Amino acid sequence: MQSLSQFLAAHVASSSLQEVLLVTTETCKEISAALKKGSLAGILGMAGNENVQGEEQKKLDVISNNMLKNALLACPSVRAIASEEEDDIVPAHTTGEYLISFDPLDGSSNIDINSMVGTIFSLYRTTGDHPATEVEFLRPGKEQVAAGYVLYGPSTMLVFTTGNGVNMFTLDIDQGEFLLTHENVKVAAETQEFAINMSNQRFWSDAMQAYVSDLVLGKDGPRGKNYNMRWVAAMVGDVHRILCRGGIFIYPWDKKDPTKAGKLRLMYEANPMAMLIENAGGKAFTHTQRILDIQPEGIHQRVPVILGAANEVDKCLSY
Ligand code: FBP
Ligand code: AFP
Repeated sequence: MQSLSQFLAAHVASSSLQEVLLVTTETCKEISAALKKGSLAGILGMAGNENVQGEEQKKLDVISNNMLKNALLACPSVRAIASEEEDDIVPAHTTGEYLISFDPLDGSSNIDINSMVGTIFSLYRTTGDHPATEVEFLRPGKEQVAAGYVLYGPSTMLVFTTGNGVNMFTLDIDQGEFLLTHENVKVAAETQEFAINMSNQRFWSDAMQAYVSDLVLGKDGPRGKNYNMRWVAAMVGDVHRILCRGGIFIYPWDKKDPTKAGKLRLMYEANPMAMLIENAGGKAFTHTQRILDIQPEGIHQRVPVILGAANEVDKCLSY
């Protein structure tokens, strides 16, 4: 099986991009090792801080963030980083070619129950020779040059795209290497599986309520087929399931939120997952537009997300 470094040497022309991807994924191996120790390492539970979005940070959120931050700031190809756990962007090297945004540990409510979590990353190329500013990060997702995640589940998997299909690698813990295990994965256009947090149903738009009600009606309703539901409480787990066996994932805006943006972050969650899903033949939209076309207004901006099986996303949008 091809190792990640062999794959990158064969498929990624830029040695700087190879370097950033290798530094990111090497650090994810260390995060994976820390997660495997769990309670034994004394790193579970709360850190006692809040991030910029007012969410309480777990110790592992902070530890993973610091690991990625330190490794990426030391990497000469990195111009600057933006993290879900940092208030502002952090400049690295004025000649670095890449801007990287990341969610160091997505699904952190799953940490204490020993369930799936992941690291999500998104890369943009930059030019010139100057310190990075936040404005440089505010580019539509269609300009990403690479995006992916590392899923910490029963096995640790790396899934990424450089705009030419989606490939999956599994961490061989004996060799300490990511090995290519799933090539050019595709999301089927049709599905009978959906993922949405149903406890928010009463807060959704009338259209979203009507769409999900019709899914739940199954064969007895207008869709004429039965649907199953899954919810991992970590977008990285839900998207991984969709890449492996299809489905639609929705985190819509709801009436609790006056900005009508929903919960998910554009730069750390929606954009990288949209690039992966589109590269696997699926679709990724808010209720009004393609996610990858959104012009970001801030690095911590939130957006509604509807992604996965192309025909099911179209159907949802038709409501
Ligand atoms: P499998 O081992 O066949 O996947 O079944 C698991 C299970 O029996 C329970 O562990 C779980 O609670 C339930 O199925 C989930 O079923 P559903 O498909 O209705 O969500
Ligand atoms: P955390 O990393 O703060 O746990 O958030 C994860 C997440 O943003 C996303 O990965 C999940 O899909 C979503 O939250 C789950 O949210 P619910 O609390 O609505 O289940």
